Amino acid sequence: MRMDAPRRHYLMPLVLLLGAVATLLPIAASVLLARQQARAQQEQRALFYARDVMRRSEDTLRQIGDAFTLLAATPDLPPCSLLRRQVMQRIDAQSSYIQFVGRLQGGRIVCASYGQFEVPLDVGKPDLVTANGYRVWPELRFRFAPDKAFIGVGNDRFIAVIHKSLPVDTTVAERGVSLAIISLAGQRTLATRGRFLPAWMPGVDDLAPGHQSTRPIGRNIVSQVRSQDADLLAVVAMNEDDYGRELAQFARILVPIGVFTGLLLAYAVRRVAKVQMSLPAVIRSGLRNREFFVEFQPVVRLEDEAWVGAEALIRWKRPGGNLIRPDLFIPAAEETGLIHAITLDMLRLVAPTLTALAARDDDAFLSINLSRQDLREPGLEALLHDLVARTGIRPAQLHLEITERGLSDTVHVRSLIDRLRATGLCVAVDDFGTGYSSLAELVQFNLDVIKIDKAFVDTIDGTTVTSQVAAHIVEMAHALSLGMIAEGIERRSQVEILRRWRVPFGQGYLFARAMGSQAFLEGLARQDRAAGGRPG
Ligand code: G
Ligand code: G
Ligand code: MN
Repeated sequence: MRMDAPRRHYLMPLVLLLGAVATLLPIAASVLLARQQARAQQEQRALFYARDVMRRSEDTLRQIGDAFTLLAATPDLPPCSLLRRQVMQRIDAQSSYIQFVGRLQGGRIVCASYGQFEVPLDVGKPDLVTANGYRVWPELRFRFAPDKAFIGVGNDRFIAVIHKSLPVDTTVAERGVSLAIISLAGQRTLATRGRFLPAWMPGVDDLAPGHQSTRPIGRNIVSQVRSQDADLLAVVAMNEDDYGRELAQFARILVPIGVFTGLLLAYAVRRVAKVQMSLPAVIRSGLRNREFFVEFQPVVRLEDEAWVGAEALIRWKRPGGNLIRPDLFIPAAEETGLIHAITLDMLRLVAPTLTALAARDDDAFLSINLSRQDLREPGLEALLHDLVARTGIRPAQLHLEITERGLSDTVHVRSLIDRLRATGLCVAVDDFGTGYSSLAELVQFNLDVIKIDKAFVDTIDGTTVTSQVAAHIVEMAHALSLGMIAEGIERRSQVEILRRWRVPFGQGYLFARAMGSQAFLEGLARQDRAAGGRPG
């Protein structure tokens, strides 16, 4: 059963959106914060690695400088003297970075710690010369280790050879890290690990000696550390791509959470809106738009099952075609003070049927339901008299059903009932047995009829205690000379018992369901014809 007001159709998508946003915003903020922290951490690590590369390189240079000083202190003739070779052996063994040192002569290494070379190792011209006069061969290869690359650093007489990978052999915890040691003199890399992009190569004057910088370049965090003394620069680049993947993973979890929470919120708001505020508004608009109509459920004389009248039952059809049940909107209307507006509409709706009944020559009646609030309306009596006058019906043909609850306002209601009956209207107590009043309490009101509630009628063909109560009610009603209509009759067996108890009238699906005015009036007419005309 739906009763959303058309004006509120924009509300639910809005609530859904707000819910999703309200849920996602803090999560997204924390993700961003986490990202920022991760990035700061990455910058720190990049700088740490760059410093380590620089430390290794400077240590290497220091060892080379020490080696050259030591070698220069030994007499130079001959180039491969035993003393010279002993010094070389000590240097090779003691320095952690230098593979070996050698004596240079005309672009060739003629002697190393292990002796004079029969065929000297050709190193050719140095690729670059540093500011402090070192010659540098960044890409040396030797016959005895053809698949290994070395770096050679020399002065005019000696050369120190190191493994090319050694300066960048830093321990790195993550993947996607590139390391390089660069000679600023020649603007070229001496050693690299991982790929190295030209964009990471700093300009000559980018960094002052001893300074460092860390910043994003492209999709990488790039840290550069410049040596204080040597014209060396360490570069470390860490890939940022992991962030994107991380975020996409987050999104796969977060977006459904956001949507789900949004939906939940929208559902909750919808429920609250429906129950708390929209129903009265929708009832009002329903009344304005004449969405209510009335149906008639025939009341039969149990003796021959002839229709003797009908109960008018309000119905509500929403523009979409949804029928809303009265047991849903009547209590809501009673709670919100709208019931009288519905009753007024009801009186308008039954008028044509009353007029039609007035044109007949029998006593067929129409009963309408009144709520407790209707009984307090000062204009009620005038309204009813006006209805009788306008439709030409005899007052006895208009029955008023008042529920037990409606009778609670004792003094006022008793006098109201008396006045209504004095004008000839017939008053019935509805749903009898479901309220708190006993039949004994009921006698203080001068009533015409009691309508025995379906709850009792349901039990009368059984053997429960309630069936005894029903029998008792009927007995008492007889004693008080009250009329009776048994409600909700669905089985033959009930009819037989009710007849035996001399309950005169009944109402229920067994005989007829509620129907339109025309069907009801035609049913009465058909009954007239079957009876072969009435004796007047
Ligand atoms: O057949 P139905 O489902 O309509 O009945 C549901 C309830 O609504 C019954 O208790 C009936 O008395 C009540 N009802 C039906 N029409 C009206 C009406 O016009 N006014 C009031 N107050 N109650 C009504
Ligand atoms: O006003 P009152 O509460 O008496 O309204 C009668 C209610 O009982 C209406 O909702 C009507 O549709 C319903 N009703 C009438 N006859 C039967 C019946 O035989 N069986 C059931 N289940 N409901 C019935
Ligand atoms: Mn009723």
